[in-house]
Amino acid sequence: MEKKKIVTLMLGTILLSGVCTESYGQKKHLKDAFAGKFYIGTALNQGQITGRDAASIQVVKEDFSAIVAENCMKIESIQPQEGVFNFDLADQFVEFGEKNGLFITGHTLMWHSQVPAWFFKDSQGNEVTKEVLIERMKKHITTLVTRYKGRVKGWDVVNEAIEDDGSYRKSRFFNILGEDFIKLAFQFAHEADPSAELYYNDYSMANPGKRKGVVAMVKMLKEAGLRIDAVGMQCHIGLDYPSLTEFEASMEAFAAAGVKVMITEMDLTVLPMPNQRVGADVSANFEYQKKQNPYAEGLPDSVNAIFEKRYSDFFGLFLKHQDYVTRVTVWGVNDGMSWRNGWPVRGRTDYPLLFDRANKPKPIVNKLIQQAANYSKKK
Ligand code: 9MR
Repeated sequence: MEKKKIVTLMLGTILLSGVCTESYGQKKHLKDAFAGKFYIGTALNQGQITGRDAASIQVVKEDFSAIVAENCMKIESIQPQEGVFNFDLADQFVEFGEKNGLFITGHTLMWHSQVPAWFFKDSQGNEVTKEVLIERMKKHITTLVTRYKGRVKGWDVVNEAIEDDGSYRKSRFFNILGEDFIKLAFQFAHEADPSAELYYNDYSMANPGKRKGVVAMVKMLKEAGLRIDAVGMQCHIGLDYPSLTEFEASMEAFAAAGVKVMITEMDLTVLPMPNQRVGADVSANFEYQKKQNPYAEGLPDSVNAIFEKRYSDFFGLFLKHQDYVTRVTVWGVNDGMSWRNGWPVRGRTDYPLLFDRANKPKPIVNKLIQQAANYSKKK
């Protein structure tokens, strides 16, 4: 009798522990944790769009609810020569998003970088007139936005047009057209797809000067009666910059200007920055030195702890302001594919994203999932 009881008890315990392991062991996913709060997105590169990188595609499907084109919708990719449009990758990108029920963002209609030289030159090789540049902008924006009308839900219309001190960047677009270039870009995009959301996107947004400039630009667009739905804060951050307080102040200032806020290109470098003032300026480039690549063999626990705290602190802000934060997007799926490994120093090993080089979720993923759950409970 006694023996029977013990056996039953043991069996029960084994069964129960089996059930528990199952439910506790079940993989939880970011997109479920943040559902109802904001989209959680990632940038897609060529390997993912073409289906070559099956392992990271699986992560996209399981963990993310939004995608953005890392490179395939930039001017040089879409219209490398005047009138020669190349939509191959962009088409596949949009199809992938639709097939998997993801919120699709197009990046980017007007950017001073990655623009082929023809855009600013006439047939004699001289600088184009205002009229010609406007016509080219209109054709480029209209062709691209019309092609994905109703399918791409939001566009980064203008990218990085404001300097850290709040003045306009003296890009070729600006030098020829002044701030009209920004107004026209938003106007053409809206005319091509009146239902699409339209965004302004930039880096170093915690900077008070840039904050002021962006707020003034949003007001300028609104006063001109143009549509702008959100400001995208790229969020290319480091272990000790920017300050959370300044970042939050910018979030608040943009929301107060009457737009939503999106975190559009988040990554967190663990490597030393030769110069923090470069923000995310793609043209910055510093010579490789071994001491600037300290974690080629792996990330020490002590640094990982700071990495986790920073991610968690920033997500704390996003959760706190979820009433106006509509999307948080990381700039790539796994560490191996991040632009950070090559910028602003080539050939380094960085660990800026949420999934490791083998597409395994880092411990921070579960912590963020838990953080989202706790936040709901508190509210
Ligand atoms: O991650 C992108 C990298 O693969 C490209 O070589 C680079 C130039 O097109 O652009 C990178 O993405 C940038 C984004 O388009 C705009 N903000 C800064 C990003 C990082 O440089």
